[in-house]
Amino acid sequence: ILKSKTKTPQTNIQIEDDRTGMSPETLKRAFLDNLFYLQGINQTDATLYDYYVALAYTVRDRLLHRFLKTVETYKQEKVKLVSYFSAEFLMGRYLGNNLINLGMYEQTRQIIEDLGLDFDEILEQEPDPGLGNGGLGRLAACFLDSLASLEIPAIGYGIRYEFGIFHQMIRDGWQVEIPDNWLRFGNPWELPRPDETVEIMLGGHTEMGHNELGHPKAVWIPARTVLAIPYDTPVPGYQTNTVNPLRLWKAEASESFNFDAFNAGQYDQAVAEKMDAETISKVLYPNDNTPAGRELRLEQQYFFVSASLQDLIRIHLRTHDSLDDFHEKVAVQLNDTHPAVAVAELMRLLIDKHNYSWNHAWDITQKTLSYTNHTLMPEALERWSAGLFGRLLPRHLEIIYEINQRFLDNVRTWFPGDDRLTTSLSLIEEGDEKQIRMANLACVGSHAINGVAALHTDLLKKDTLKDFAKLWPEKFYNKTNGVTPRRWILLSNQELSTLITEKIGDGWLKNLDEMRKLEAFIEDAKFRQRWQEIKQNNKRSLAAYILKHRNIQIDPNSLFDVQVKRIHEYKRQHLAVLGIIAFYNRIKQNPGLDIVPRTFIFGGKAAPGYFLAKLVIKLINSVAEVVNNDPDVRGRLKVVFLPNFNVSLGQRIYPAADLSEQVSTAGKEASGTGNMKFAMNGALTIGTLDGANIEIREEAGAENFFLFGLTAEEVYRRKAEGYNPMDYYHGNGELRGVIDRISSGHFSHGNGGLFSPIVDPLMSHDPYMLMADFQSYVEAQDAVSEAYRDQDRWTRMSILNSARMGKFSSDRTIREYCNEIWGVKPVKINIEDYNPASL
Ligand code: NBG
Repeated sequence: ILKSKTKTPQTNIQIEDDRTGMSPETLKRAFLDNLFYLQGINQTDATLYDYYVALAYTVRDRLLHRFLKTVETYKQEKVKLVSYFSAEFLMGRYLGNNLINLGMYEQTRQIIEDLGLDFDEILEQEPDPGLGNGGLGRLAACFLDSLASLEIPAIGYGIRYEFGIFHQMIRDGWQVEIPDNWLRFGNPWELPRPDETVEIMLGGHTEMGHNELGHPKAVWIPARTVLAIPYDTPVPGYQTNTVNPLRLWKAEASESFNFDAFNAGQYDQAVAEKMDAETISKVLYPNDNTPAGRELRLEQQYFFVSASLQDLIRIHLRTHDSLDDFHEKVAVQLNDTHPAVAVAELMRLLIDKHNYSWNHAWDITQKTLSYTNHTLMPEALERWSAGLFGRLLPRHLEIIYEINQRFLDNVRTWFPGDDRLTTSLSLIEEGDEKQIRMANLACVGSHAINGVAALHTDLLKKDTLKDFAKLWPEKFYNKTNGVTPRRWILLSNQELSTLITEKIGDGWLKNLDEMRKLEAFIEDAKFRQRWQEIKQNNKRSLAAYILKHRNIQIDPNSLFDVQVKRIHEYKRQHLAVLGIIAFYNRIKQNPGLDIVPRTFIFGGKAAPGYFLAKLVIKLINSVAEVVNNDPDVRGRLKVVFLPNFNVSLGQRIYPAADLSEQVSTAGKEASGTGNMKFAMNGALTIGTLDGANIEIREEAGAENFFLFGLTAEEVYRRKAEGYNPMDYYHGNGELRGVIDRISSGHFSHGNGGLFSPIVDPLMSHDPYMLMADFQSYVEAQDAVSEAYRDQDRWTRMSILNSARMGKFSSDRTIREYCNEIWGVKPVKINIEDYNPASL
């Protein structure tokens, strides 16, 4: 039952000053009023969390008129809308970022401090909304920030997971997963919009029926339906009036309970359906770069895609007579293949619901959709068994078969007799069990396909999607990833930001290329000294955090050598561990050795079912235990694993890093985005020629980057020639010493076998080529130490890294998508008429 709406507003509601005003008195009154009237709490009883909520509401009030005006303007002006479909949005905490983007961070800090409260402590109260696994979800969040900052009409669509990525604890060196109940105390940022609920069909079968004109058409008789309830979170741009929605769907049952069962006294059955429906948006699958392959996951994907497309169609039909021009008003970006079922769903909606012909529907579908690929790893490409797919989405399976037939018919006429080609392009993989290839579906149904860094796009065209690239070279684009400098420099590294602005003004926050102007100050010794002091301050505050949370004392004067990212074999955290053990062995051989003191900091979650990744965490902690406590080391090497790496922890870590470890096997990391955050904050990179590292090195200058390892080309060639890692074991004494040290049980209380699942593969086939890259890695690390001894030289390199990262602002990435793929333009939001005197 929907609320009935009046046709025209009865009164012209005046927005009160205390909901929009930015003066200190107004803000202070609003903050205390919220505590009392919204939460019903006295100042004397308020906890820090209560204060956080009061402040969040104060800030949200200041977003709302902008938000409503933004949405209203889009409707009035019938603008073209970007809609970003993503199963993950790793937004990070909202409060600090929203204060920054609204330009009220400093005033607010002052007010809170005037009340005798600790502002930073209040910001720390906010749960970090972890609705994503890693880079892919965080990229979506950076993109939303850039879209709003560039005044692009946009909406993010995803799932409102009740449980986000698990909370990671470390017990006895092992990862332990704790559920992330982030909504337990409510969420002040979201606005439920039950009026715009959408119905989602699932299961059942199809029949032949008739449309209104009596023409035969397929009818889907679903086995069940669930409701999708939208929750909107306003996403403000940096110093713009644009506030775009992030619309996340929650699953609910169509009926709150089954009356017949209830009346028969079967209370558990009466609510079973409700529980079942709600399962769909219950939890995020904690897999990064690997498909979950579970039926519930496909349900999640279809659930949010169907809800979002139905929503977009409803929005379009509010201001247009038909869907003929849908693609001129909506650009849908598919963030990886997770939403690729959109191809079939948009076809279904156009044909079955809106009576379009196949060809017309196909034209609209292709022109609406575009697809971003985020991985080259063949095992990470999503495939669904046709059986499972058809049980859940019988109508979509038919549509996919028909798309495939029409597509392959074309291929056969274009390339007669080329069976290899048709087999490779087919949406269906034949075999014991037919599989639907979601990447192929996304490619066929989209007008644009892109990779996320130059090398990645190249390899997609040469390898993973080579036959599509041959067919449609004009469909392929590269869109090198970027990150938002607002969260990743301004908010996380405030002291550095102040220094930068002092030197070059604040234009860099909207145009990161302006950071180049810092190069003019490189000969200024006082500037270099300030730069170094700020890094030192950031290191000191991370050291204090580590002491508090891990009870490990680290030396802020040591070189902070950091690797934070999901734990994966291809990312090679274990290569860094081999490097640490090499340093350790040198000290054991010669305790008097003059070495540059280092602190190795690791952080990252392992997928709960990924045994080897979890063992890597155990290895890091085991090496830490020995190295940190060995008297020969005398504190010159420290190893720390920081539990529960997430966006908030990232904000502490990137500004404090001296060295950024980007050591994936070349050709495996599509782009990386942490690499950009480190470099922007003045860390130097030790890295392979992989993903965006290549472009980072190009921008920073080869002389400001510590390169090592095989190239993607060489990795490929070595494997083709027959790679034997034992050659390296026998040929390299230092490497042998490292491997033997692990196998001897030195780090595992004598249990030599504990780490053999890591060591044995290195000695047999070594799929990620650690053995081949070891020597070159260690040499690069020696070069790092040499450079670090000369602090002045190091500081210059650090400044140049920051100054030259303009390319890696997500603003640049988004501008490219807008111009080349989406065809959208900025739209100014005017809030004067919503804006009383005090604003
Ligand atoms: C990840 C890649 C990263 C890349 C991000 C964002 C997946 C499937 N891919 O290298 O591994 O930076 O996507 O593009 O999570």
